Amino acid sequence: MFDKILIANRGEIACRVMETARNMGVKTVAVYSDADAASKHVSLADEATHIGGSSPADSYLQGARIIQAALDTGAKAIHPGYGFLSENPEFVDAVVAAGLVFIGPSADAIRAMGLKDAAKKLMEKAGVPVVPGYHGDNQDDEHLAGAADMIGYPVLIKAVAGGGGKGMRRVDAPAEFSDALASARAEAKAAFGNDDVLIEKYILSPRHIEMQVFGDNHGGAVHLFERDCSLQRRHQKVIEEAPAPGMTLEMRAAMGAAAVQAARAIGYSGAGTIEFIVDATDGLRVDRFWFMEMNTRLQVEHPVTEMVTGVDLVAWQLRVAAGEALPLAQKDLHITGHAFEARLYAEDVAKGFLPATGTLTHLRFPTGVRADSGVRAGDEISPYYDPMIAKLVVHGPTRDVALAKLEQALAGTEVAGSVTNLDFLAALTRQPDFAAGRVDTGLIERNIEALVMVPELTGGIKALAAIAAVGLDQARGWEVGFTIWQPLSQAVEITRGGEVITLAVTTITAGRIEVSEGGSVTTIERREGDWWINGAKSGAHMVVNENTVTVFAGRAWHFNKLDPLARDVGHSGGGNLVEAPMPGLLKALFVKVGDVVKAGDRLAILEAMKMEHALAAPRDGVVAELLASEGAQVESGAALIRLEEDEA
Ligand code: MV4
Repeated sequence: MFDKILIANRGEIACRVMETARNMGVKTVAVYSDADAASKHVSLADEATHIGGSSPADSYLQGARIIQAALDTGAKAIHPGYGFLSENPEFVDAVVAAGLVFIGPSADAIRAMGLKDAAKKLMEKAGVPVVPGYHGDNQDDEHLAGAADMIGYPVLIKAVAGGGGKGMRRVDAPAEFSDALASARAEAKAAFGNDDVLIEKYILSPRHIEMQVFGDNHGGAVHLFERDCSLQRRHQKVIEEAPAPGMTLEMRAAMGAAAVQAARAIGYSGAGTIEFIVDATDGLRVDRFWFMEMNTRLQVEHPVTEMVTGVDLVAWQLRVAAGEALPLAQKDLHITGHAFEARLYAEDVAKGFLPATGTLTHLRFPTGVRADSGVRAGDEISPYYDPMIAKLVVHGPTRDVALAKLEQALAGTEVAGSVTNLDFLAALTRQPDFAAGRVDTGLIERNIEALVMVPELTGGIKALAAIAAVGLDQARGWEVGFTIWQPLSQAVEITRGGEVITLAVTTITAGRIEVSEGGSVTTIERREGDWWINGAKSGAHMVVNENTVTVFAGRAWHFNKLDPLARDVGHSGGGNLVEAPMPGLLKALFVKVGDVVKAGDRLAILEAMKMEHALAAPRDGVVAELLASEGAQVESGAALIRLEEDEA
């Protein structure tokens, strides 16, 4: 075994590899970019080498620097993780040329699977089923149109160099073929510098079922069963599971045999995945699965396989790379129970799943879940890398039990400091088709409206947020029963999505507070560490961080505090003008031309530095002009609102 390895990656996968290496007595070297200097993967490693700037092109894609770091630190092998250089054959060649071991397949094996048409030809020759279609060299438009006619519509045009759905076009009728071909070619050319395509029979509502394979350097090859990755959104996997719902022993045997044949055909060594597309319109049938592509790396979703097989796939990678034979034979591999993985992302579901950034002021995972994460509370989700926060992995004796555990794991996961897709994931676990195991790649898109629906904000949640915003959640009097010295009633302003919520918080007795908004009153009580809302125990709790309040109550409700001091910032405009005190987003404008305002009235909200600032009227007056509109990005000092000249 190696005494020291370098991990050419970051985030959760770097941490995952280091954990196993440590268990095996193997020392680890981290590499890191500027942005990652204080990251979890650096702190977990025995040694760490800085390799460049924050952008991946300046660091994690700098093969020569990474190899030099391995040589300098005396690491004997390089684990590439996934992404970055993991499937780059030139990098593998350079690693080997430097006298180091690449923990993964040979450069030739990666090359053999790099182009779709060549891979399909190779697989066809090896007896692996491939989707009916044309993957030949003749790229004439007419010839391809003829091939499409032979295959029968609908067909799918795919870029041979493609991935992630790029350069892919579904064509339903011959009349649409030539336009679709032109646009697929243009997209492929731009994305991959290669505009060759292949034509396939289009499989309606397919399932994505992949087989985990493993090879060694002694001719050994096994599969570790399947994962179902059909739950995707725009080619991003969302929840994966093993085994696949509805899988039969016969189908598994056929897919497993095909996967092992595929691995053997290229002399595969290490962890790999054979992706199959499955037509499950009439259930899983042995003549309805086809090779799509091979991923020549460890995959993000490998934990579900680990959970059902009990195999540490990273340990196998290290052992195989060190020259050992596969630790187990096919007959010794078995599936126990069922596992799910949900990918927790910092992303704004309401804004079309826009990646989010921010400092994770609070991060907590419940017990009973394996949370593979590359971040800790206090760490930042930066714009440079994938915004994944964690992979939540659960295992249970049956699919139903595992799904219930996943739902609980999601409900118990707490993140503050960034919006996340937690509620979306939780909605998925309750989606009837998914819950019943009726999965296909179109499930999410078909149900997207219901899955992203946000339940209505209740008075109870707002009341808890208000209490936390003024620090009453921390008052010791709740616990010990003496009267808290607070003003009898205080006004609290919090905001949510740019909307201001004004509440009055009134301390009635120790342990009892009334919060009113308009005419409606919510009674909040503190009993033995629990928050009771209008006489009902809520299970909620709150996390406050400088400007934000998060109420966790089955789901996370995020609020911003309206900083009362920020009322002053609008005063700087020298009489007539209300100016932006800092660059930011003009989130809300509360006045229109002609409105009469009093000094201190809130006129607008500026969102800047992750905080909402109220801009107040500098004096009594009348609004003469709005100089910026809601939603505008404004510069520091920009005039936003002009008041009419003072009469006096
Ligand atoms: C297909 C297909 C239907 N028919 N091929 C999408 C990504 C690329 N790797 C292959 N993909 C597909 N290929 C044929 N002949 C439908 C998809 C597809 C898909 C496949 C797996 C998982 C999710 C998907 C979502 C949309 C389309």
